[in-house]
Amino acid sequence: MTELLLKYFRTKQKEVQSEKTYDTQCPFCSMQCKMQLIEQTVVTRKKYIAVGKENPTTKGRLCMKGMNAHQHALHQERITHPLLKKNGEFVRVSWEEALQFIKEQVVSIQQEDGHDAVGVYGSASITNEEAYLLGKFARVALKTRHIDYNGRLCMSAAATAANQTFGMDRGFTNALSEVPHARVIMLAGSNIAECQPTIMPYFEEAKENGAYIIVIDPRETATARIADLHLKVKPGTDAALANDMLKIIIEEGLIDESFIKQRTSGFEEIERYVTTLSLEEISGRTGVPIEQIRKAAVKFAREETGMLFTARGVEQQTDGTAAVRNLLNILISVGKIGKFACGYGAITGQGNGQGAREHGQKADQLPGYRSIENEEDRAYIADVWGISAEELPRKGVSAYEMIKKVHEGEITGLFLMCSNPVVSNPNANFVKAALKKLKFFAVIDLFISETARLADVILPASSYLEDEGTMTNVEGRVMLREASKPCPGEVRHDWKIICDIAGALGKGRFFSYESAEEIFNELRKASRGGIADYSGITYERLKKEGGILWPCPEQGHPGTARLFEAEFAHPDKKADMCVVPNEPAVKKDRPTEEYPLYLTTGRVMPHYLTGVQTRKSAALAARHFESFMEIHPKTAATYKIEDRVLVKIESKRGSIVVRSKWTEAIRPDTVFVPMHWGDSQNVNRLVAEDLDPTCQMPGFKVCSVRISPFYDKNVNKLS
Ligand SMILES: Nc1nc2c(c(=O)[nH]1)N[C@H]1C(S)=C(S)[C@@H](COP(=O)(O)OP(=O)(O)OC[C@H]3O[C@@H](n4cnc5c(=O)[nH]c(N)nc54)[C@H](O)[C@@H]3O)O[C@H]1N2
Ligand SMILES: Nc1nc2c(c(=O)[nH]1)N[C@H]1C(S)=C(S)[C@@H](COP(=O)(O)OP(=O)(O)OC[C@H]3O[C@@H](n4cnc5c(=O)[nH]c(N)nc54)[C@H](O)[C@@H]3O)O[C@H]1N2
Ligand code: SF4
Ligand SMILES: [Mo]
Repeated sequence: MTELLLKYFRTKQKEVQSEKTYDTQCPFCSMQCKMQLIEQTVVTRKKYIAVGKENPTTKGRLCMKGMNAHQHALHQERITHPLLKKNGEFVRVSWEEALQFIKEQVVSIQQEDGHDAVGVYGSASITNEEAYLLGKFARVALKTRHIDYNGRLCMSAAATAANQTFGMDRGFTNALSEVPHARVIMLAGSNIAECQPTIMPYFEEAKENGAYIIVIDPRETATARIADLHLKVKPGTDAALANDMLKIIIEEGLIDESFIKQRTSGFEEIERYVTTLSLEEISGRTGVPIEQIRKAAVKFAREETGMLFTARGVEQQTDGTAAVRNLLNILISVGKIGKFACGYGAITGQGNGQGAREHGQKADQLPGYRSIENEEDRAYIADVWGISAEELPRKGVSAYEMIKKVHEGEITGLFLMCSNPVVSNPNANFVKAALKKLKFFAVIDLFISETARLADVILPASSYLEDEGTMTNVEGRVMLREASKPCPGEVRHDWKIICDIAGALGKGRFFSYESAEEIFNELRKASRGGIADYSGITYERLKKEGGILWPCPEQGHPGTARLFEAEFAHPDKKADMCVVPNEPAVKKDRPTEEYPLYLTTGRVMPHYLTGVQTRKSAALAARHFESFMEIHPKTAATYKIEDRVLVKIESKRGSIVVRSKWTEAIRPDTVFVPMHWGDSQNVNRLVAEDLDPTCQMPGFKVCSVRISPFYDKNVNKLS
């Protein structure tokens, strides 16, 4: 017996000795938690454990998604070789055959329909190097004006608001380390407890230090539970709510007069406008009692220090830019910016939601946050790329507008990298119909997603375990993801795939890189002198320092922790305040007799975006294996909907079936459905296509629906 045991332990010891470790960063949210994946071989089985690694932002923390991310990356359904659709079926082909097919298709489409007929749809989940290269690929290899990316559905309202108000957009104006010292914190339309879990200790520490926390959300979320005051706002009315707060702050004489005078413009018009408003009318409109609004306004104004944070609840609206700007009006009118523990944070969503919006993936943008319509910027980038400025296309259109152009037949070929628009775009039935019309559709992904099913060719990309590159996290801190696991099968890195396609199109000389670092060094040059200046950042520094906050214009520069201390980024150095009317320019899809309820959409902790990755992770999928609809029990009684039964939800555009979930945490006039499932549970079949006219953000957070029990699937046909 002892002999056997000894033998067993000896074997165990040996097994542990065959341990391998892989350094990387979590592939999911903007926290970009640094981690190490430990691979242990146990007899013939491999065991994996993910552990957090020390870094300036997340300090070694990981949430459940990070701990289980490897389950999708190592999943057997991962695509490991190129796939070409032949007679309606995907078949394995060589890279040579796939690239040859792509070349023939692109050449024939561009000959027939023009250069702009081929579009590129990118992502904020790829590295800075890849986002930069995709922009260059569209302009230099394809010579098309049509490129945009999924960040349009994510950060565009906050980015536009910051650009308009401050003159530049770095999501956080202060480092996260200042949060624990703020005396008052306002979180508007943000559910950090579920969406950026490892940020929570900063806010918990603030609370321990006595901070007063205000949460604005139609639902009592896990985040709202840490609040001292929860304003349970009616969906889509944040801009009006902010007007009420401004009115109270001004009428009670709580503004910072000298700050307004020296550092801002536009305040007088706001003062004039809000005096004409009635508190009662706004309170009725927003559903928030006047006394609560007053409490929030007075507290925010009176405390010595304070910070404002917004996320998609406020921003994913057809007046998202205006709503954010009006909340910024509050922050500025009380002078809480550019100082210690005073500032703004747009809580970025995707892993590289910050960096991927800076280096040329946007329809109107060139690297370094430069403008494609500015002659100086065009000349500078053309020089870096070795082409003439005349060769650079002009600006294109936003993500959803590209899909519309596909439907109209103006864009007939499309490259899609790292996104799943059939599930993530509004008006999903239309999106699917549009993509089916394409003459040529190439998808670069890890899996055959709902969208990839429609492709003509799928190219297998590498994951966060394999692909090295930089990501810019929630703070605006550039981090080096040192991934080194060998690619499975014939998988290639996204940057390599871009180079290979460019090579097939005869543009290889502009895309001859050996490593991600080489691309980064070109990006540094391209960003030099731009707003998002990375030129002082090197891989070597990132390895040594763990991360650097941009702008960082020189190698000796330490990076920039706090913005706007002495001046804002507009030419007049002032913050631009502007009047935001209660009633938005684009009418929202508000409840009617026929569709009497508000639907709002969002996230749950274990799943990520369209769920292609997290639905493949056994540990995460087990927590929520299907979609659901949160509904107040009173509302459920009205519509005869029991708890945990199937319910049909319909809007003017389509219908879905999900399971009911009673909760008193939601407003009785509102239901909530998460966005992580496709097909018959795809909530975007319901969402309207209307866009914010300033930034082209869809109104994901408000649409009107009707609900009914779903008992007979033959009677209740889905549309
Ligand atoms: N677990 C998880 N984490 C994620 C993601 C994920 O999919 N899953 N995605 C990442 C990405 S890309 C993003 S963009 C972020 C998103 O992060 P968040 O924006 O925090 O997440 P959401 O759930 O979309 O919306 C936040 C809150 O807005 C509220 N809300 C809805 N309508 C309104 C309204 O009209 N006004 C106000 N004030 N609030 C409203 C919702 O009830 C919700 O609680 O999360 C990132 N992190
Ligand atoms: N109703 C509603 N809709 C929404 C939102 C909402 O709140 N409500 N939120 C919006 C927001 S904020 C966002 S950010 C969008 C996101 O929407 P999408 O970008 O469509 O969502 P993802 O699920 O991240 O899609 C990423 C795809 O890329 C693949 N992938 C992952 N990593 C890699 C990689 O390294 N390389 C490549 N090539 N592929 C990879 C995944 O397998 C997956 O298929 O959805 C938006 N849609
Ligand atoms: S999902 Fe976000 S918070 Fe969680 S481990 Fe990943 S990066 Fe960190
Ligand atoms: Mo996002």
